[in-house]
Amino acid sequence: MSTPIVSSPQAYELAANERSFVKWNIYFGFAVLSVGVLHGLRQALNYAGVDTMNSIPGMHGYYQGLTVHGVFNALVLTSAFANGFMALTTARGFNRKLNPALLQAALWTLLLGSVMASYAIFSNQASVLYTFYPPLQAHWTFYLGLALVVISTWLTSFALFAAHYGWRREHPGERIPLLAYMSLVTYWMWDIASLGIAIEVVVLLLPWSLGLIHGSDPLLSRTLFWYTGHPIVYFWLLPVYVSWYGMVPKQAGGKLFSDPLTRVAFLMFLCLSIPVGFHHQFSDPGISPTFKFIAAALTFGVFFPSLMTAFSVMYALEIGGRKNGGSGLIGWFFKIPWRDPSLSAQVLAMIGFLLGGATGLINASYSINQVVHNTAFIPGHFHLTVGTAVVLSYMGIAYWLVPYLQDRTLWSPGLARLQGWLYFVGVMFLSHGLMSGGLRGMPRRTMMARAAYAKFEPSWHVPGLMTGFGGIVMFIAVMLFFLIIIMTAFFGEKRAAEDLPLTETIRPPDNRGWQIGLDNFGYWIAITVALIVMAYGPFIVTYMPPKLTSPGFQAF
Ligand code: HAS
Repeated sequence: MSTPIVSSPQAYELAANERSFVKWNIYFGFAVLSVGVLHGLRQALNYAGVDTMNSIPGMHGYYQGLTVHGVFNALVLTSAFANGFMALTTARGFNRKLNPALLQAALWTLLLGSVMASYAIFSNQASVLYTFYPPLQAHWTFYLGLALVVISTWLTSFALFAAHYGWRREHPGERIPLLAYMSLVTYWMWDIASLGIAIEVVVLLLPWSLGLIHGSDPLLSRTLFWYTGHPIVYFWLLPVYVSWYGMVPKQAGGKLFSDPLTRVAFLMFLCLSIPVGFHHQFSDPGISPTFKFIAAALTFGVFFPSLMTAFSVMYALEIGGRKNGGSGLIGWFFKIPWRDPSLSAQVLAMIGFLLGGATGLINASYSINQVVHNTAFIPGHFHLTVGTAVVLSYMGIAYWLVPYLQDRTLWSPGLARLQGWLYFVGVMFLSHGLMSGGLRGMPRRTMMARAAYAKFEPSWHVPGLMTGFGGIVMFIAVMLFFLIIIMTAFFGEKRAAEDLPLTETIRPPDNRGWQIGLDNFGYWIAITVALIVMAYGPFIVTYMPPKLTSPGFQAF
């Protein structure tokens, strides 16, 4: 027996305000990406020794461009996409309207926050990178702007939680539909995770930038930042997992293997994503090795739900490939519907993620981390994860989502297919260049084109060129993506409304026994809090009070 992953299989009709919320978030996210990638191209060219520092009027320096790249792509695009896409999947999962006032407030908060942060960055008062470590100090509008972006995600989450509450009252004893379940867990995880950055910004950085307190505490700030900064990567990833679990199997002609296994994977992300932030601080002084060890061990734990995902998705693809006549150990893989640009982009994103996951393990291993930390290896890793698994999947999703939102067919599926491949080839070159350079000591966050010592290290030459070449190919691919999306939105052929491509599951959820507990978020949130207290409690208790000693610097 197979089951749908939604509350009722009839297509859900989006209310006008919901449609415009989803559209605005998705389109705004992509608009932001267009600015972010321009500065990404400059980063890649920098590694190839090409100095574009003075190429954009009004832009002042290397770190300003790198801040635009990181903040726009990693913080704003991802928040906007998650808000829009998870609102859609929750409404569809429950077959239920979302609170319009909350949606509207979330959208305006996101827009206002993005404008404020952009003002600070483009006026060169916030060249502090997307990690904004003090004692580098930004203008207060930067901190407040980012706080508003986070608040917009909270407001969206309240709309999702309210829908869950309303649905539960009308469906006592029923299992939460899987599509909504995955979306809810994503936002529960993120709401708990984002408390770190909220405290950092509101209690430490914003008052400091306004002159209300006179010093910053770099170690405490970094710790609060990475409390959020690791789980944020799963906030980027999980909306994509909703697509990989909930839609890709259908697009491939297969089915999702198991409903309960999927819920367990998402709950593992809820519990294990947050208490691992210290793995970004292996090299920081002032944190006991014990806590670094706990973070390292839990990081290996949070690797497992992704392995489970790899298994589930591969199985779904295999079913589809075999249905199309594929046989043998890997023959099925070539028979999945590669001609569907939405599917092919997402499968390429998965292949990239296999490498991204492997490099994550390298980073997580304390002793090997010493070799790669602060080298170009790290951006190599994250262009395979957020830059491939996440962003290439966004593009693949857009190839059905934009037609769905506009009731138009995709403009030039052939070009869309090519676009996904082009991006994939580009990002492979870029990441290989960055990682191979990183293993030879090539630094990250450095103006290589002007760093005199870079000229004396011949082993960085070829990796730098590969990085530059990959960046150019990626940039062309993203421009192609924008062309396809714009043409689809305005000139795609009109068609009747269609539903989301929703999969069925082979193993449905059980209505009795241990599985019921999976839907009781209270248990899992309690376990999450307990793990957080174990990982962070002793450090916080022994470290307090904050040492507000360092003055602010605007170095660039
Ligand atoms: Fe990471 C640093 C460890 C995942 C992003 N990471 C970063 C930074 C970013 C980032 C942005 O432990 C830099 C931050 C900064 O600016 O300093 N990361 C990990 C580990 C994982 C991991 C263990 N990272 C991600 C994801 C990201 C992301 C996801 C974004 C979305 N990362 C680290 C560590 C550091 C770090 C250290 C600090 C380094 C330092 O020293 O600064 C794991 O979660 C990865 C698990 C992934 C897998 C892969 C599963 C594969 C799947 C696809 C299946 C394929 C199919 C296709 C089905 C286990 C699900 C079929 C294919 C066929 C071939 C048949």
